[in-house]
Amino acid sequence: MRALALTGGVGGAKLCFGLAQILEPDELRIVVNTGDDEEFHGLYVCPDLDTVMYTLAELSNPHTGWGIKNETFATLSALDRLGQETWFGLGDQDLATHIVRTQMLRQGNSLSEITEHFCRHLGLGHQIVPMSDDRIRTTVETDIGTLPFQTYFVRHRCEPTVTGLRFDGSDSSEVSPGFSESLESSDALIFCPSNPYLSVAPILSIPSVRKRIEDFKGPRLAVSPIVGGQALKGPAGKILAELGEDVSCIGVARQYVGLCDVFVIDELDRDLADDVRNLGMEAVVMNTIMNNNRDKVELARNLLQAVTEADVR
Ligand code: FO1
Repeated sequence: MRALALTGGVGGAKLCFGLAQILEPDELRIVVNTGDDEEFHGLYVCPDLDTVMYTLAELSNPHTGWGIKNETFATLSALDRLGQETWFGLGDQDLATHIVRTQMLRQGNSLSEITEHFCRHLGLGHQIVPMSDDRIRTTVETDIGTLPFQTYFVRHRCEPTVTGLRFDGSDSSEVSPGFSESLESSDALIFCPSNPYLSVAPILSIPSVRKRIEDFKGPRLAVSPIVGGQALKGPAGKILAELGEDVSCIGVARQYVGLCDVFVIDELDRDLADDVRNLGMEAVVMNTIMNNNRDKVELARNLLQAVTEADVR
């Protein structure tokens, strides 16, 4: 089986870790949201790509899910001393990634080539690819104005009320070569338990992607990041409410109508399985909460089983 996983940051990265323990490198390709990318101190930072890379390499900070474990912040303190804004917590080790990425971009390498370079040096066999090599910027429309994504997410701690989202640059963007190739050649597509508005919508905003997923030839499965009416991490619940959706796995499932055949909900939401089916998707119930590596592998195994059993297309 060749699976294509679409993911954002922390939650999706956990599932990708599980999938990578089961599937061989040529059986899994991970496509990552780059709408969160931003430049800080002249350096090009790709938070979701790095979160997925660090998680698969078992380098990630277990407390935050992003950044590197046992990190220090001496450079950030020095930047503060020089009067720079330091609300975005770039660690000393993490900075090395952004320095090399920025240098390689300036030398004319694409984000796909740079990510491949990082994966090789981190000893990762599985392919992690950006959704696009073009710049697409998630911009959040809020009650205090229009904010670049990281300004909304980190600087304002997701507190402003969201009224809309834009993915600037997407109209003239193209899917990355790795993404395009795997939309053709994969046997199954998995939407990881990522925020449908902040992580998945940017991927779907790239011209042709939505249509190619609608026409995808194999089973398409999505995992709800909302369990028991709450987001497992981050502002998904808050944004669903602010955009007038149900704060439940059903509110998430509605975003996947036409794009997904099997919608996976947690045991806690078992009672909502029929509501999922009423949206025209198969509902599968399993434990989706990943507290440790065993949970990640267990969820990946159960999802792959569900993919194998899916009899919908
Ligand atoms: N998230 C925070 O909440 N605060 C931070 O200071 C922060 C720094 C940071 C540095 C590098 C990196 O790769 C990610 C970082 N994140 C931080 C996470 C990031 O803002 C979000 O996880 C994603 O963009 C949302 O998926």
